[in-house]
Amino acid sequence: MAEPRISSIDGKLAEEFAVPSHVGEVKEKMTAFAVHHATAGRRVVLITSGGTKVPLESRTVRFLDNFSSGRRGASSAEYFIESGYAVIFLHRHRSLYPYTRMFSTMNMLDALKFTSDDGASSNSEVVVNQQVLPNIAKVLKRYQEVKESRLLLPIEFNTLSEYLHLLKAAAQALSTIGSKAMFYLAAAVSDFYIPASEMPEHKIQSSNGPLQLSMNMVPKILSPLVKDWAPQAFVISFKLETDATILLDKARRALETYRHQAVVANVLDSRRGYVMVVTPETQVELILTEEDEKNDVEIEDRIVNNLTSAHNKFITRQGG
Ligand code: PAZ
Repeated sequence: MAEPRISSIDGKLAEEFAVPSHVGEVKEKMTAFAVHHATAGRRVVLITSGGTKVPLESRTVRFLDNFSSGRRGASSAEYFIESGYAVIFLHRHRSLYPYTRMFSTMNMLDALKFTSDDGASSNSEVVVNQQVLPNIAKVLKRYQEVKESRLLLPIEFNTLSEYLHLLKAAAQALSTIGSKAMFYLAAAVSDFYIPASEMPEHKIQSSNGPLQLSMNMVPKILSPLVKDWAPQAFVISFKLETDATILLDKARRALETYRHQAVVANVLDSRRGYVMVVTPETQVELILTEEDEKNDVEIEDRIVNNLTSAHNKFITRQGG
């Protein structure tokens, strides 16, 4: 059997980014999950969600972070499950999570009450205040069904190193199911990092004066993912810009460079109501109207709809 290709990025990953100790165990879990669901006739999507943390010191006190809340990844996970997919949810620790995301802005104690006015009495119980959380029963029911049928496999990351190694492991795990795998790379990943060999061990001292940082470019992981790790999979990357005038051009360039199937392009301020799904042949605008917003329609519903039908066509073309 031919040996898998080792790209220069593989070498860089091994040398400059600390390998998390649990990566082998997580890879086995993801492989078993993918094979189980594909055998049952399901497609499997790997969603990345949230932002990466880049340490500035090896005994880390400070790090660079970014804005991503993880809402896009968490809500998309729910829509993929409703579309019949099993989901590996590779997300930043404490970013938004499917189902519980709906209550993330709430103080838990405000949602509870005692069954009797005298809360301190021994026969008074604590229950959910349904006036504060009118849809809790519906969400809880769906959450429990999904848990029971093991349709969601959550995997956490914190740092950029963890993200890169776990994504590689996920790609290799999902390569076992060929074109039935989709990658939905919605995480906001740092473009810059400080290599372990150049990182100060101890807390950077302000007594040394203003801080000047020199950071390296993070290797473009999409390249080996598409070419070497999961070459038969359906791969979607996300592109975020703050300048709308360069967005489409950047999305097109990404498609030409990495030769994957689609880019979901969005602008920071309008990302909840407008995205463009760009493929080598097409470019579709997805827009929420005021009416949609009044009816609590989420743009992720439209994105997932668009991509699951594109994935169908992709599988048919691959003869899978
Ligand atoms: O996590 P969130 O819902 O706050 O934001 C989603 C997003 C803007 C991070 C995502 O849609 C995206 O564009 N991710 C890729 C970002 C990038 O270009 O690196």
